Order: sequence, then structure tokens, then C-alpha cells
Amino acid sequence: MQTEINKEKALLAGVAIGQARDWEIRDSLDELSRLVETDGAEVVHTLICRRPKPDPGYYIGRGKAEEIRSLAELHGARCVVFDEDLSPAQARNLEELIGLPVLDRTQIILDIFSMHADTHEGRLQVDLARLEYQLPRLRRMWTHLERQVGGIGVRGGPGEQQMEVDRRRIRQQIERLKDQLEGVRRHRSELRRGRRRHGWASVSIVGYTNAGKSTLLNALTGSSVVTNDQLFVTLDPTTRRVELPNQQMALLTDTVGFISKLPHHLVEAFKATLEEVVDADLLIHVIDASHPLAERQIGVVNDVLRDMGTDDKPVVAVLNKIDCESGLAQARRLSKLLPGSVMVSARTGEGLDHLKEQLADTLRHRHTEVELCIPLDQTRLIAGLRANARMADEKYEEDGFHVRAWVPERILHLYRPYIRGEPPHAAAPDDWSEDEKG
Ligand SMILES: Nc1nc2c(ncn2[C@@H]2O[C@H](COP(=O)(O)OP(=O)(O)OP(=O)(O)O)[C@@H](O)[C@H]2O)c(=O)[nH]1
Ligand SMILES: [Mg+2]
Repeated sequence: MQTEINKEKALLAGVAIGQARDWEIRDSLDELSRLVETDGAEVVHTLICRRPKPDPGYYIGRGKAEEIRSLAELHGARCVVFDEDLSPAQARNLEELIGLPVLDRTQIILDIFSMHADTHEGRLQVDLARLEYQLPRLRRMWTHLERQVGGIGVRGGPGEQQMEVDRRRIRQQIERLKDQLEGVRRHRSELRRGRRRHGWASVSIVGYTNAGKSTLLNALTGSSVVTNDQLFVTLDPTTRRVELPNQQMALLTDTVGFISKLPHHLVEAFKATLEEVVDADLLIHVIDASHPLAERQIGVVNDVLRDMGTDDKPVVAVLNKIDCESGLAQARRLSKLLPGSVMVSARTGEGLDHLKEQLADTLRHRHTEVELCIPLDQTRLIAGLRANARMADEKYEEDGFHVRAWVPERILHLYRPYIRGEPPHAAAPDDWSEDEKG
């Protein structure tokens, strides 16, 4: 369901509660402006309201709400967007007083997500997030509907009874979507198990939205994922193969970016997608070093990763966009704070060889579980396994030495031809996502 409002001209309001500093609110409002513009609207005015604590009825207080009404009129705004999450009652009260649609940051992000969702999985996830968001706000939507269509099709007005019917219908839709997404999740996890059988490391690219994650995937693997100077261009994961030094092979996955105040409905709904991150052997954290708030963005990404329970994973920090002057200067400063980080330009390719070495180095300590069948005349390989790998279920059969082994990454390539179920020297498709769509 789309937010049915005229989004042409928007007035943005940030709220400084208690000790919050103006510059923090200002930075957050700048980001909200980018979100609103990505969503297709024009920002005509922004303002900051200061309060010791939120007003339960109007969030910013009645007086400030009246001021916003005058400012909106003055600037010709057609909607007001708050940088904070409003309660359903606050949003309704503000709308009545201001006389314009009132939105919050979460709604804008949900709107951008539904604009950019172009796969079945993406759409299911966005629909779920939207419905979860709408359920407690149904009464307000009824008010909208009444104003817009004069109550057509709403016999007797938005009675409690009708609203209850709608609530039930939304709950049923939510359950249906959750069932479908469970199917998607199972399918994804089977695909991951399949990839694991090949013994290749899985590496997920994470980072703040617009940091250059997709550009990096393209630069490392020669693929052509869409990149753009907009927020949340990528929603669905794309997996591609990359060869690292020492013949190591890894599967690289680019996925949805993070942002501050990420709506929890979205994180919940995108569970199937985000499991790619949770299951990875290694994370690449891409940082836009040219962004004035790079440090804050690093903090946001780390917080989301912690909430997802991935803080124990090895992470290689990538300071991107060093082809810009501001990027290089800040990357130099940040590299001192981030041990093992690599400075690159995904755009020009500078630093990518070093990054590959760093990835190979970090993965060297990884052990991969594989099932092997090694011909009996390969005695050196069998001995090498005994010396370097943990082994289980050993059996000498006519066709070879059968074993389940946890093989260190540095020697895995020697054993790859003997992984069971694989034709010798099996070549993997470059485009794993294509495979997955089938
Ligand atoms: N100057 C410069 N720009 C870059 C570099 N890498 C990416 N960009 C630009 O940054 C913008 C965002 O790049 P994307 O690769 O789409 O970023 P993303 O992290 O995938 O973004 P979302 O998918 O929207 O979260 C694009 O305009 C890129 O051209 C770089 O190394 N240098
Ligand atoms: Mg992207």
C-alpha cells in the first residue's frame, strides 16, 4: 500500500529533546533531506524544535505545531516530515492541527524501499514491514481516506466495526507474508549450504547506505550491479565469485545498506536477506571516508551488526573513496583508529590488490568442513591432511580414502578436486545470483 499523499513539497522538522545538540539534529535533518529527495519530493524548509521532553499529545507541543502550520503555508509545503518516530496519536493530532499529511522518517524509508524493491523477495519483505507499521496506525489512515474520498465506500463512516475488519485482514496478510518469507529463508539457507559444499569462503559486504558497497562488488568481481548516488539503491543480495591471492576463492555478497534510526520493522522484515550477513565467514565493512560523518556512520553500522549478533565475526574495514581529496585525508586519519583497515577507491581500483591480500590473510585462519574422496595413490595429500586438518568418519574404500575434514584455507585448493559430489576441477558459475533465481 503506498502512502497516498502529495509529496511534491515537504517541510522537515527535527526535534532536539533535552541535552541533544543542535548540530546533531542538523546532521540528521541533512540526511532526512536526502531521504526525502530520494523519495521524489522537494524540501522547501527545515526547522528544529527544542523541548525538555516530548509532549504526549503533539510531540513538539501545540504552540510549535501552530508555528509549523504557518511556515508550511508560507513555503507552500504539501506535507510535513518529522525526523522522529511519532506515536499514532501524535501523528493524528498534528495532522488535524496542521491540516497537512504528517509523515515520519520511518515512513520515508519504507517508501524508498518499496520504490526500489524489484524482486519477489524484496517486495515480500517491504510489504511485511509496511503492514507491521500500518497496523497500529489504522485509525489515522481512515481519517486520511475520509478526507480524500469523502467517505466513499465507507458506509456509515469509519466505524470501529469496519476498522476491526480491516485490522483482522491486515493481520491475516501479515501471517501470509511471514509464511512466504519463511519459504524464502529456507531456500536461501539451502543455497548457502550448497555453496558451503564447494568449500568457498563467504564474504558479506556491509556498510552505511551509499558507502560504495555495490561499486566495490563490481570492481572486485567485474559484475555490473546497479550503483547510484542515492540512498538504498540495493535491497536484494547479489553474490559473485572472486579469486583471492594463493588461488583462494571466495563468494562475495553485496546487500542492503544501513542508516541511523533504521526502522526496526525493516530489520525484522529483512531477516531472510540479512541472514547472508549473519552466516558469512568474514565481513567487509565499507566506509565512505569522504563523508563528513564517516565516524558516526561506522558507529551506526557496528550497532546494527551487534544487534544482529555478528560481533564475533572477523571484519576488514575498507576506507573507500580515497580518489577524492576529502576521502584521502579522512581515510588516513581513520586508518589509525581501525587496525587492519585498507584504503581504496572502488571507483579507480586503487588499493584493491591490497584489499584482496588482506582478505586472503584474514581467511587463512578459516577451516572449511568438506567431505573428501582422495584416490589412494595420492599418499602425500592424505598425509598432508593428517598433518594439517581435523578429520572424522575416515574410511578406506576401493575408490579412495573417504573422510570428513576441516581443512585450513591455505591448503584447501589442493583438495578441491576431491570434494565429494563435485566433478574434478569443477568450475563454479560466476553469477551465483542467477543460479539462485532459477
Ligand atoms: N568518488 C568516489 N565515488 C564512489 C566510490 N565508490 C562509490 N562511489 C559513488 O558513491 C555512490 C554510491 O555508490 P554505491 O556503490 O551505489 O553505494 P552502496 O553502498 O551500494 O549504496 P546503497 O546500495 O544505496 O546502500 C555512487 O554515486 C558511486 O559512484 C569511490 O571510490 N570514489
Ligand atoms: Mg548498493
